[in-house]
Amino acid sequence: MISRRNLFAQMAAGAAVGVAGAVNAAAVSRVALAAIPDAMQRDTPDTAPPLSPPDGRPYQPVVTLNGWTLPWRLRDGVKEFHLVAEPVVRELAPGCTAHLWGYNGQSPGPTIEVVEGDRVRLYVTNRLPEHTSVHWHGQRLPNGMDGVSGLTQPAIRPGETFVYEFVARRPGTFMYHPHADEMTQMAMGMMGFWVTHPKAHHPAIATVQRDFCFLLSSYDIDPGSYTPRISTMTDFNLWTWNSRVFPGIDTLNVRQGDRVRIRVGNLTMTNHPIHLHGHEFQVTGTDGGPVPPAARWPEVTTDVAVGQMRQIEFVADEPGDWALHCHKSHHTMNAMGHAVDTLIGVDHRGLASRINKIIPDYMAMGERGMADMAEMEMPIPENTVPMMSGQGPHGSLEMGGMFSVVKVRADQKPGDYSDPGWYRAPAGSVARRVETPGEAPSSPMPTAHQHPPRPTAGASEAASTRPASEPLRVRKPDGHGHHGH
Ligand SMILES: [Cu+2]
Repeated sequence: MISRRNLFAQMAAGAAVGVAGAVNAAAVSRVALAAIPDAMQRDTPDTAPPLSPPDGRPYQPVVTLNGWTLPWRLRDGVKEFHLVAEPVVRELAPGCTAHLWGYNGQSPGPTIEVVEGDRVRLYVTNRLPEHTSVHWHGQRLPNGMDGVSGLTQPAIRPGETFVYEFVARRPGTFMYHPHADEMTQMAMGMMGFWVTHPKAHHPAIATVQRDFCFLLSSYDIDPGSYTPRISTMTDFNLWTWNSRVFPGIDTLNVRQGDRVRIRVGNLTMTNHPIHLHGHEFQVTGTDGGPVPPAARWPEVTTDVAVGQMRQIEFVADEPGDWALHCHKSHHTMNAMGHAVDTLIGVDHRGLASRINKIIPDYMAMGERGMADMAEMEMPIPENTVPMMSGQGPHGSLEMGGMFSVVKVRADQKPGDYSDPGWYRAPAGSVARRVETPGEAPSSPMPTAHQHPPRPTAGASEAASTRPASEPLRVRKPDGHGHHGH
């Protein structure tokens, strides 16, 4: 393939003195540098505000959860982007950073947004220690632009810059990722989102008020270390959305009544049933494009298989803080050990602390379940996150990993994506503890006579009128002296 870079490299090599072999793109002439747009960098994992298109055809931009959209340069009617594949430091959640590979300072790379029919030119500079390529997953394009190293192009060697060019032919939800040493490179976090907006009204593409996107990725990073194990095939311990784990994943903040679209792409090695609380949604688009309206049905969970993309849509008409999460419960956990015995029912009081003196990272699962661990905030190694963390307005959420919250508010301003804080439920609309009359004597709560009488029925009325001092007789299955006759 004769690329522009090769052309420039040859020019530069001809001009240089004593330079032999491959020429680093960064070292080529000023002419070459001027021809390539600046590579924008981002150094924070915060969710960037939507990037309204400064030129070209207008569209409603997406919001990339804990990510950003790559600005372009419009040159002779072509949208030019510059991706730099490079090692990055990504904060997975406060207190936990990972040494990943990504693009332009982050993993995942920036989202690329274009309009159906746009001519797109993408420069890709390789600053990794090994070769790479970029495959534009799902796109219609000339075969030589498909980014499969060895098959459709030579791999991009370290220091080289390649250019891809094609027309974004169909609207939809896409991804990009390497097709070179891909198990390593995706295990290291190399991926990004791509959205092609329709150029005009499309009968199967609704206008929405909020449009979110994120990629599913997974990592195997031992607590206390920073670099993923690249040979892991199934036993990952960090399940992420855009290389973030809850409570590090931003919430999806919407205005009540908004039509909301959420686009999800899966580049992990297993499927993820994505579940939304409080609303029914429809899958309005897949890898292949918009789903015809007659082929849609309502649901509350949709499975996103490996290599797939799904876009779901719903009208956010119920105010509140609604969980949005993968329904595989171990995917809503953070760095957990897998070879852990179940100790429910085993009394190991004092044992863990004694073992910890010898084996500092030993963790014993609770004898009553694992919720204790989330609540007692037991000491954890450096650079990791507790398995179950995140505090809500009512206590520990006992969640990590692939979990976030859709916050629906009547007073969220159009176009305002800021976090409105926790939902304030109307009085009387929150699940509450009921008083158990039989426990009244030992309870510090007010006694029954301080409450106004309330209607009860049947057996419970009899129970509530029994004097509190009278002991209840309980017949145990193997008890002595309480035989029925
Ligand atoms: Cu999952």
